[in-house]
Amino acid sequence: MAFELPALSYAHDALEPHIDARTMEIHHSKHHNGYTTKLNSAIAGTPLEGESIEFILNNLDPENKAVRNNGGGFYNHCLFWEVMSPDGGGLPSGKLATAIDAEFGSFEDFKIAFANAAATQFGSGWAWLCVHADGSVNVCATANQDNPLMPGIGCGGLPILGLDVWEHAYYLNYQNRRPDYINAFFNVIDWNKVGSLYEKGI
Ligand code: MN3
Repeated sequence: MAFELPALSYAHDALEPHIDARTMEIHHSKHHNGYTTKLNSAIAGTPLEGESIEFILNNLDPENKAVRNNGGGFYNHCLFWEVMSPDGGGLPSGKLATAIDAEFGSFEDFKIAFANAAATQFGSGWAWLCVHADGSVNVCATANQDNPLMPGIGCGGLPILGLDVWEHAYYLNYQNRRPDYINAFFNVIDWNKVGSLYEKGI
């Protein structure tokens, strides 16, 4: 089975004014679709064909740039769409809130750490919140389409929240104002979804 571009669970304009409809349309139907198509081409006829995306990334040969870039791009965007919602914003709850407080001291301190990771990632990349097997969480950033599932890259663990800081994710609406985009992202984070990913990851 080839990988398929997942449908969005909300309309392109559903995240406005925080993320604009045109950006969402291009980002999903062009960029994410491109990673998906190129990933399928890169693994066709190889031992990776038919494996899960998690297996492919966990066992990545970092020299295999086609799988690294397009496998990362496929996985990262799937997570990105999932952790946003027009009903998002607010605060995490339950075990995730406890884990965030344990690591960062407070939600506000987590927000500062995450926003800082996103803002200081030089060039294209992603900021992450990851859960580890012991239930702890941490924040990191990775370049390009790399992600924490790839061996030796980022903070390890399972990504449960990801923010795309490539210019294609925000430039139409925010131009060079990446910090404004990062702040706006907090208004659309679906903490119920992130919380359920946390519970699955421990
Ligand atoms: Mn992107």
